[in-house]
Order: sequence, then C-alpha cells, then structure tokens
Amino acid sequence: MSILLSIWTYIANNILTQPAFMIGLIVLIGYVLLKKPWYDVLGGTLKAIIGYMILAAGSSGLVSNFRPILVGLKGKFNLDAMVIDPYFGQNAVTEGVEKVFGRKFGEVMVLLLIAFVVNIVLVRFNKITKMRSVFTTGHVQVQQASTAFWLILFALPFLAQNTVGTLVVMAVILGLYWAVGSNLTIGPTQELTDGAGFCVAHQQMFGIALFSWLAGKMGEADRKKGKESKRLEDIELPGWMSIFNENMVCTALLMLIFFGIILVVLGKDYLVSQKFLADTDSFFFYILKTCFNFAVYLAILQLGVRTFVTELTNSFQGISNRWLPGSVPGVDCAVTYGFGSPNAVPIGFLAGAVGQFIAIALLLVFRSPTIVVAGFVPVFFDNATIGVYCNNKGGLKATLIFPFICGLCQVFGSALIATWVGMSAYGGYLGMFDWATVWPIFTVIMKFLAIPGLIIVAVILLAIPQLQYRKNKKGYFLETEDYEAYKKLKAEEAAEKAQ
Ligand code: ASC
Repeated sequence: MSILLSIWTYIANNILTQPAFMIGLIVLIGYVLLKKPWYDVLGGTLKAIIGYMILAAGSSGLVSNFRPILVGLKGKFNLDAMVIDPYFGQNAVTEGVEKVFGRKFGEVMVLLLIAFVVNIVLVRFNKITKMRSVFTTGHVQVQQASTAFWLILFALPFLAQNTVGTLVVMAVILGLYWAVGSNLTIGPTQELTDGAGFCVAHQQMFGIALFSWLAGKMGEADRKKGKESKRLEDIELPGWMSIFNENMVCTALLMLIFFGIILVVLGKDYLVSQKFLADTDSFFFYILKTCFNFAVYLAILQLGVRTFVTELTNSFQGISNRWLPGSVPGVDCAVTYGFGSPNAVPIGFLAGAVGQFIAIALLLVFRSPTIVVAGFVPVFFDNATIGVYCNNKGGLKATLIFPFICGLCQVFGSALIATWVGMSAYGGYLGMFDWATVWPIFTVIMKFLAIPGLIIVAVILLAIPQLQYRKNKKGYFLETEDYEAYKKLKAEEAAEKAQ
C-alpha cells in the first residue's frame, strides 16, 4: 500500500499537477494511438512540453512583474488583509485545514485523483451525460481541490467522520464541476478559435459562459438598433491613435498610463525600501521597464500558445477516437490569448482592475470585517479571458463592461465567502470568478439544506449539459467532432429561420 501511495505521489507531483508534462503525456499518448511514426511522436511531445513551458514563463513573468504594485498598495496603505489569489488560497488551506477540521492536506491530492476519474468517466459516457471535455490543467486542479475540500467540509461537517465517504462525495461534486464547467466553454471557444478543438479548463468557466452569452445579447440588441458594436480587431483607429492597433504598443501604453501612475503614487523611496530598485537607479526608466515588461511577457505567452496548441488538438484526436469519442481537452485560459483580438487582453484586464479597485475601496468605506487585497492572477487572468470572449461576441463595449462587473464580483464574492467559512483568517482565498460566485452559491445550498442540498447541487450540475443538448440536439456533438459541418448546419438553420 505504501509503495502504491509513493508511486501515486510521484506521478501526481511530477506529471498530473505539472501541466507541461501532463500536456506532454496527453500528446504522447494521442500520437501513439494515432500510430504516428516515432519521430513525430517525439517531436510533437517535445513541442507540447516546451510550448507549455514558454506559456508558463510568460504567465509567471506577468505575476512577478506585478508584485511591486501589489506589495506597494498593501504595504504603503497598511492594508492587513486577505489576498485573493489561487496560491494564497492554497496556502490558507494548507495552514488551516488541520487546525479547523483536523484533516490532513494530503487528502486533497487523493480528492484530486478521484475527481479526475469522475470527470473522465462522465465524458466516457457522454451519450448519456452530454459532457464533452476533460480538465487537464493540473495546477489549477490542486488549487480547486483544496478550496472545495474546505468549502464542502464547512457546509457538511458531519462528513468529517468518514474519510473515504467524504472524499468520494466531494469528488463527485468537484468532478462534475470540472466536466460541466469546461463543457460550458466549448461553444464560445470553438466560435472564438474557429474550431481549434479545445475548451477552457480553468477558474472562470461559468463566467466565460455567462458573459459570452450576455455579450452576445448585447451585440444582438445593438444590431437591432442598427448600430454595430464593433470588435476591437475591426476598429480602425484614426490618425495617431492607429498605433493602438498594434498589440505590443497598445499593451505597453495602457500599462504605462495605468500602472505608471500607481508606481508614481507609491514613490521611489518606498519601492527602494522594498528593494524593488536601487537608490542609484533611475525611477523613470524603472517605471518604463516595469510597464513594458507586461508587453514582453504577453508576447512570450502567446508564442507558447502557438507552439503547443496544434500539437495538443491534433494528438487529442487519437484519444477521442479511441477512448473518449466526441471529446476535447480543457486547457489553461491563457491559451485563448492567442486567438481573437490580442488587444482584448489588456483592455479586459484594465476594466476588471478598475472593478476590483472600486470594490476594494467600497469594502474600506463600509468597514467590512474582511478587506481584500487584489492578487494578480484573478485580476489579470479572469478579466483578460472574459475580455477576449466578450470582444468576440459583443465588441468593445462588452469588453469594457463585463470584465468590470467580473472585477466587482471577484472582490465582493470572495470577501463574503472567505469570511463566512473562516478562510480569511488564514490570509487568502482563491478569488477567481467561479470561486467567488458559483461555489459560494453551492456552499450556501449545502450548508442550509445538508444532504438534500448536496443532491440539489449535483442535480443542477447534471442538468446543465442536458439543457445545452436539448437546445441544440442536431449540432451538439457535431460541434466537437466536425466543426466545419457544424458551421454549415448552423448557417442552414439561420437561413431557414430568416425565411
Ligand atoms: C491560475 C493559476 C495560475 C494562472 C495560470 C494562467 O489560476 O494558478 O498560475 O491562473 O494558469 O495561465
């Protein structure tokens, strides 16, 4: 038993929770199943692993580049508060779960394994379940398994008496969330990428579905009124403003205006005292460098996406043909930044940041018992992603409005749930959109209705893909199996409707 456990720990630590190797393994298996020659298998696997590592380099560069701003806002204004960020959330669970519930953090990894199996089984039987996607983003799964572990134990404390039973019950809910959430992103993602054959498996899946739908409605309403809500890629900026059409220039300038001002307010002395720059360095060029670095890391991230996405989606054919018919892989939200308008990324981010900062100011004004400090991951990755989808469906206006609303939800939702369940006392909460909205709702239902609540949550999750299927019976599986045929079908349906 202990040997099995060590093998599992080794695989979990080195592959399952390391998305680069997880994606590499999927590509390897996929190409082997497609009976590709060994050199194609090797080449594809390496490209997938390295491409993912490039993406991760870009994303961690963005996170560390933002640090002075967050440290500064927290330190200079003496905010002793809870940080909303997946890594802080995970730390809070690691520290608190034993003290609060008397449970070991190691159980979280077992929960992850069972929930992943639940996800795969649900997709295997997709003719019945209508769930078509497998979650592959391991580092996110660790963070979500940690938070779900805490929320469910809080809601159903009597589960704490039985280890195995608890984990199975939790895994069903979490595995359902992975399968249903990522499945919800298939439609908007296929539309955004013109059938690239993947969906999003991240922390704002319900958010993507909701805001894409709202942005679509907004676009439709505008069209009815005769004004087209233009997408960023279709807007030709006049005169000098045309420089904003170029993604790197746009990102660099927007960041310079927005974060340049914040850095100036924080002041050189403070940043020197925190060792972000030396006294002898030029403050002006430090600001330029910090703000331009955003453009640098975004470019790196997009290169990573381009390197591995085709390998992953091509090789996944092998897995879906043989084992999981009609399914697509769910991947990191940052993958979507390689599609649609690249300028939706900084614009969505800034709109979300404004929402978060306003919400935090309101918490301060109303003396909330929990003050939230913005973490980079939610403010950037949620809002930029929602921006990309909203631009695609509803144009610039949607790209400004919906990430802004998302920013408000992230702060208020996290403050409420983390205070209630006691995670704020441990300094962090996951903070991403689904975990500030959907999971708090699940927690309320389970806390107040106990076992019937648990069943209601499971039934809601099971029902969502069924409803999606009912609305689109002919096209539902075609959407993942043959996107060109799907588009044709939709065009025919639209023509029929117009007659
Ligand atoms: C997360 C998380 C990250 C980022 C990354 C975005 O939720 O934990 O490291 O988002 O996945 O690319």
